[in-house]
Amino acid sequence: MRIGISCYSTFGGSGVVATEVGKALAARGHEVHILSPSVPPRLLGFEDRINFHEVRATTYPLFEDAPYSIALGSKMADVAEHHGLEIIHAHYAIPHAMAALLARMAVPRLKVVTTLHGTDITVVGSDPSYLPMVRMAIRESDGVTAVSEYLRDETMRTFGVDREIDVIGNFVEPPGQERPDCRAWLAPKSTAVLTHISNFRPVKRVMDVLKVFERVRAEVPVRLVMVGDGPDRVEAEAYCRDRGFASEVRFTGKQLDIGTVLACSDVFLLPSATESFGLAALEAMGHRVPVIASRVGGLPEVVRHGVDGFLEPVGDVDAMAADAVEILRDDTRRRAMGLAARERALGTFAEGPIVDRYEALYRRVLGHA
Ligand code: GMT
Repeated sequence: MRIGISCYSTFGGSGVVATEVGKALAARGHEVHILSPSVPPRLLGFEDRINFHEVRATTYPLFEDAPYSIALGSKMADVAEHHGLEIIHAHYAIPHAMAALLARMAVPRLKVVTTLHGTDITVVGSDPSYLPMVRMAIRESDGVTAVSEYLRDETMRTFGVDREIDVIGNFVEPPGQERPDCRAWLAPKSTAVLTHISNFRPVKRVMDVLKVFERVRAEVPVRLVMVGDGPDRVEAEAYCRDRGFASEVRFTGKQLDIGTVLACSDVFLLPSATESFGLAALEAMGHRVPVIASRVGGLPEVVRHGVDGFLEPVGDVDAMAADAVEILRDDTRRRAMGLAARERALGTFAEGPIVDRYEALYRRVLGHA
């Protein structure tokens, strides 16, 4: 098949899922064209059958903002026309799904598959300024997927749509390559490592991560690694300085190779206000790291409470800290949880079977099934 994939070029989340799906499809012999405002970080190497198209919205003095959605729709139509695309797979509804529908009007043989990831439904998508168009995109796409049952149900409830939505979760590959042992870079000997990875947006509740750490450090020797960047980083760093533990918290900024950090972590923290799936939690689990997260959204579909981590109410930093102390004080328990987590991540959420499901969906919408 000849498939176009439209996504944001993020270090995590939908950008990673879209790029890894594209790479896996290319490895299976399909021709893949990725369309994004800049090269997605996971696409930096040269790979066979995978092509990148940069989307740029030309500006003009009359425009208040450059119309990116139209530039994207134009690019999709152009690539579809000249490379014979059969499908556009839009990752994150806004604006990728609407742009794909515009491209389908220009190139009527195109089929549109939309994957809903999270805030495109739960936060921005339900804002009145976008809701009617998101609803239309969900109704008019030839195939729609959501990354968890929670997100599928939430989509039907919020948009009042009654159509088939396939639930296809995020996925991970087995952490194959040898990695440098970075434990000594992160913490002194016999000191545990807590890790958080996110885009530091309000929905991630990074201040809760610090409050959990503050409580844990009163009980056991521990360091905190904060990977990523975003609007709440400045406040988070200031908090660490004000509370006098800045030297115990390492803010790494955005990292492409999160595997190296995860391989040296003892517990992963994800206290989000909402999370449709929680790819970062799954990646931690794939590296045998137990997860402590909020019992919210799709996270209970990923993390089993008491088996591969713990789930607590949003904002309950005392309970999350108590869980972390419990894991860190019992090495046997921590290892057992880590093993269970890895088994679940690489079993239920293995790349191969998940990409099979996307492939099957493409064939279905093309009428090949
Ligand atoms: O929705 C977002 O905040 C961003 C989005 C993304 O584009 O990275 O993240 C969502 O998609 C991920 C990949 O499917 C999920 O693992 C995340 O849980 C989800 N984020 C939220 O729901 C907050």
